Amino acid sequence: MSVPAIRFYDAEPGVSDLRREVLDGLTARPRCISPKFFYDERGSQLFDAICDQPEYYQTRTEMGILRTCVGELADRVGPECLLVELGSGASRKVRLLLEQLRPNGYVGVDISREFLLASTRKLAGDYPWLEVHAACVDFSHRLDIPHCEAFGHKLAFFPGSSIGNFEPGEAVRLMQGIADMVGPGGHLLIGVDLKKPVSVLNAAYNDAAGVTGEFNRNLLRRIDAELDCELDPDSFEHYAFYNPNPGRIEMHLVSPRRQRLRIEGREFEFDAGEGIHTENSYKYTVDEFGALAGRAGFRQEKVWTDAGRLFSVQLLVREAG
Ligand code: AVJ
Repeated sequence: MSVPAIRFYDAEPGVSDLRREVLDGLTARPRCISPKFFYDERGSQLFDAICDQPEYYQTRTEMGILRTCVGELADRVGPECLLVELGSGASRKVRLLLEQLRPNGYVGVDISREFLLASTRKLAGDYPWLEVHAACVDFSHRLDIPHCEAFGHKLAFFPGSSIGNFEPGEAVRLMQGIADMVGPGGHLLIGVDLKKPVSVLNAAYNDAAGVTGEFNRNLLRRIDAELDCELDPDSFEHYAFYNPNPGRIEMHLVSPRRQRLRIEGREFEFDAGEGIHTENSYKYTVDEFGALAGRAGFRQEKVWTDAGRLFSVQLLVREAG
């Protein structure tokens, strides 16, 4: 059997990026490490497992919305676009769009190289009429995606409420980059998790099976594997809660006792109860997100939600000029 051809653009962040950001983040107060480092191969698998947990309503809710909105989406966007998916992961969600949307080209963009290659190759095999590209890029730094110019209409697809990982000001900057990429009249289809009762939010980030805790601790496992370390990932506890004033879930890794880590020849002391901030996941109302998108030059053309208003899928259009 022939291996389907994909075009691959490789700008994978090197181990030096991990080393520098981890050392800087552990020196800073409060201590923090960017959630983008969750996604090594095991981290991407654990995230996929989170999506199947009963408490994690986001993935199945978003997929349900995508199934019902795809017809109208296709009418609004039209055929033969270039579809650029940011954080494509396992490329599960885009499969819900392809048959009806009928884009000419697809670019999967992700920070996790092997995962990206495997899933885009599989996609190319399943959709032989689609020109498939893969770009391993840290799009939180720079959104340089090749092969974009040859296509007409562009639709960026940023599902999963990954936009929630960014501080609101950074989210605006990222969406400005997307606005430049899609050009005037171009579209962004974005999944945005909505504000809702705290009990529902807290349960989603504290699943009973403990997968989210494992995902959180995998950050330390990865650091332990890729950098020169003396640290025990299991000596940190998963702590996640909704903080209503900024309107975000926060995830931390907390040391239950006094301990010292050694990373790349540097020492880091933790007292009992001290920790590392590993993720923010902002939740928005539909109007709050509309204002944010407006600052990036996008207008909300259409917003779809589920009946319970847990999650939204928003079609944004870049205003001309
Ligand atoms: C991929 C950023 C959308 O914030 O819900 C899931 C990541 N972290 N459980 C989220 C995540 C813990 C997820 N995003």
